[in-house]
Amino acid sequence: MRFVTVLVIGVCVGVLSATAADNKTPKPADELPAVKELPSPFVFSDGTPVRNADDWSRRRQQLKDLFQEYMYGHMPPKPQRTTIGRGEWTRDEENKVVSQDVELKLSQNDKTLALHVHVVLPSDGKEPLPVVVQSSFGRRGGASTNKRFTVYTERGYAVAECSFNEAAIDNKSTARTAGVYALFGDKIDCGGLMAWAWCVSRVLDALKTVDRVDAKKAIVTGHSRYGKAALIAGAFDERIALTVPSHSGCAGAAPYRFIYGRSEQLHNIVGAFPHWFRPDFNQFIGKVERLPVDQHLLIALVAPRALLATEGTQDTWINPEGSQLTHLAAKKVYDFLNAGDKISIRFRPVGHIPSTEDLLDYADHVFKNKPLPDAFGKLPYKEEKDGFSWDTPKGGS
Ligand code: GTR
Repeated sequence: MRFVTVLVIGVCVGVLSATAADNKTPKPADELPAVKELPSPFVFSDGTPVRNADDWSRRRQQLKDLFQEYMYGHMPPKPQRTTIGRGEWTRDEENKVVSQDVELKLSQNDKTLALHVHVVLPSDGKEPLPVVVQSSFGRRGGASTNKRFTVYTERGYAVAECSFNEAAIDNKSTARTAGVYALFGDKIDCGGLMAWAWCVSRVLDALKTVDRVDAKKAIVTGHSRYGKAALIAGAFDERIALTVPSHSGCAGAAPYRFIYGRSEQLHNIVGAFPHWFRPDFNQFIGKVERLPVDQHLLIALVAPRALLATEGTQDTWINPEGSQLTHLAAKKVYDFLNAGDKISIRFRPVGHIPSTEDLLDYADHVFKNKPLPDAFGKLPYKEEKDGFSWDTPKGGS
């Protein structure tokens, strides 16, 4: 691929700010209190209550710190230098799209990392268009793959597809040999999920410079493991307008504390995929109640921006019943911020398959004011009585 335009979009001076080394050591799991219910979003770690929107923004920062210190590791910084190269726009008559390949060259000291993004738009779209950011599963985008983007382009959305594997390889033996780990060195404490969320942020850096897409209407999505990363991206990058984790399950929208049926648990996921997390997250195996956070708090970090979780009632490993509980708990924060209408959940009677149509219906609602089909927000499971005893503080923001 020959790139015709080269643009430097940012030179950040400074050193790594978010590393294991320069943060004070957090208390180990054994010294943290055991909390049976979902921890309250409305109480700081020292017991002080959250009373207003200012308090929430500080509590929100505290929660981001807790997720980074205990679970996912720290979001790597923006690299010192970002150079963007672009291919030409190519018209694909068969699929009625135009597409462009974009290459981000990221540099940190003497190291570089290339990320590749395939941007696809409907050829007759009313630009600038809302844009869906996602990762391919393994393969890299390219003109030959345009067919599978038509589900979005036919509804008037652009797509920017990257490859998360370029940011962190999804393999427990080789993960730390490339991607962010090679770029920033061994001070990086993040696991793969956070590295993938960082990748989404870099795609957004690039999209700012593509005037045919409306980067203020960025949607991040992903299925399963990529749904976990999409949720983390939405929680940490406030440029994302709509976050849609699809069947994200354990370490995504589903709780660690409430496991229904044979759903994935903390010990399963850390055992099979240790490279998705901070190396010391395994200290919580058998001690989930000592986790100072649970996943409703990750969802709450997205508030007041729009969020839709899509779930399948037959997708038992993914703990859809648990995701109903975290949805209700996170909604308390949305209500507190007067944004109760910005969070939704959609259950389908399916197994482990994504439902892009739900994303599009919700995006049409958020960006084009279309009415939301009745199935959104319908809850199939009975209420969990032990889920949480706290409520939205009176007075609100
Ligand atoms: C499973 C894993 C799940 C989910 C899934 C996937 O093996 O246990 O958490 O991430 O992989 O990504 O398909």
